[in-house]
Amino acid sequence: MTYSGRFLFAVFLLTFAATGCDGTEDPFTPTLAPPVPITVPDGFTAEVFASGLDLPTSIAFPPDGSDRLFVNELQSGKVRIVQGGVLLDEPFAEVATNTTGGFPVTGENGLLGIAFDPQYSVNRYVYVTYATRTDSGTFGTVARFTDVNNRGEDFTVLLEGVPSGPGHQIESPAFGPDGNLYVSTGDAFMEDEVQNTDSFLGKILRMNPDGSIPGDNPFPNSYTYAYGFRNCFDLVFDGAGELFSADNGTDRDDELNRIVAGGNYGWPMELGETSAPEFVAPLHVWSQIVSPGGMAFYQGTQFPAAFRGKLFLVLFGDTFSEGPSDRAKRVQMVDLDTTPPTFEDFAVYDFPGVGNPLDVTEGPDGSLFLSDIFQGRIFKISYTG
Ligand SMILES: [Ca+2]
Ligand SMILES: [Ca+2]
Repeated sequence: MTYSGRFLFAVFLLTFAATGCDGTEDPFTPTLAPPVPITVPDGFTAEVFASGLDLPTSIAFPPDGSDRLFVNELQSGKVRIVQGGVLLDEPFAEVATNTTGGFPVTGENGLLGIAFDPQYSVNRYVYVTYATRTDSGTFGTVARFTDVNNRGEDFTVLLEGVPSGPGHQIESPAFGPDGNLYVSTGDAFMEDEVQNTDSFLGKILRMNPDGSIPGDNPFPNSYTYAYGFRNCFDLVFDGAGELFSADNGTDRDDELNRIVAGGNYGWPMELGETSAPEFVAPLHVWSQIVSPGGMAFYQGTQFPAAFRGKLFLVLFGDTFSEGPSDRAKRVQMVDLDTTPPTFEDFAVYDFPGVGNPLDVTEGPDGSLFLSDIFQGRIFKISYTG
């Protein structure tokens, strides 16, 4: 998630309680603006699943099959739960972010990522990544809670002190098939640190679930798994155990990358296409910015066969821009089995309205769920035939 090239759009603090709107379909907060319509393929429906969230970022269901969607709120630092379609009043947990004032007016910091332990059904561990403002700077943390009846207890810090700027901070965690925890970090606008494998910046980090450095990491005594990134928001493993992420470029050259151990992805020396042998070339480059955000491989069976195993990728688009975007404000379906990968629209925002999709995840019923940070809503996309 990066918006540094797009701050020009953030000239005012968006208020959610739009006046003069009526006919809202929103049962929770009737003063909200109507949802931005979403166009989906024939046979699919897109509906509002939850509303009234405060700058929702990452979303995820625990791997126990329960109908509980965990939703991070960026600046409140609250992890919320939508259980059986109802947003619970009591948050699961709350972390200190010390950020207020709206996004991205005061920066991108706050509660970003969430992941569940592969053994969640046994140990109930929930992991979060967040960036906290302090008097001496902004720092990223990886922490763990234990889920006790929808309340996060036994708060445990696993990694802290990840340097951050007003953005490009610590982003998202994901567990690999090796049982290790991977975490993406932005460059914190300190580009000179990115090629240093001993620095936390511009990396994909790999750690044991307890926060220690695995003995088989590619660089001795370093969390670095791969490096040379500007700001990767999400991390996702496919069914074969390969890791993918999308890097956010400046005002150009967003990248989709396959992540390999020890790989150098070029930033800040190169961005976008590269033929340099020392750098890993992207799978795909968007020459114009799309701001790639959340990612999920569809592993369910609700959708028809043509949709299964595909990567669903959110293209966030310009912050606060109103009206259609011909290349973002949508979820695309990516076929990584073709060379080069092929992209197809799946869910496209159909304006008027203000909104930006951010994260996507699959639910236990095989529907896809989509967070919208500015609408404060979660959308549910289902195949109904
Ligand atoms: Ca690159
Ligand atoms: Ca995600």
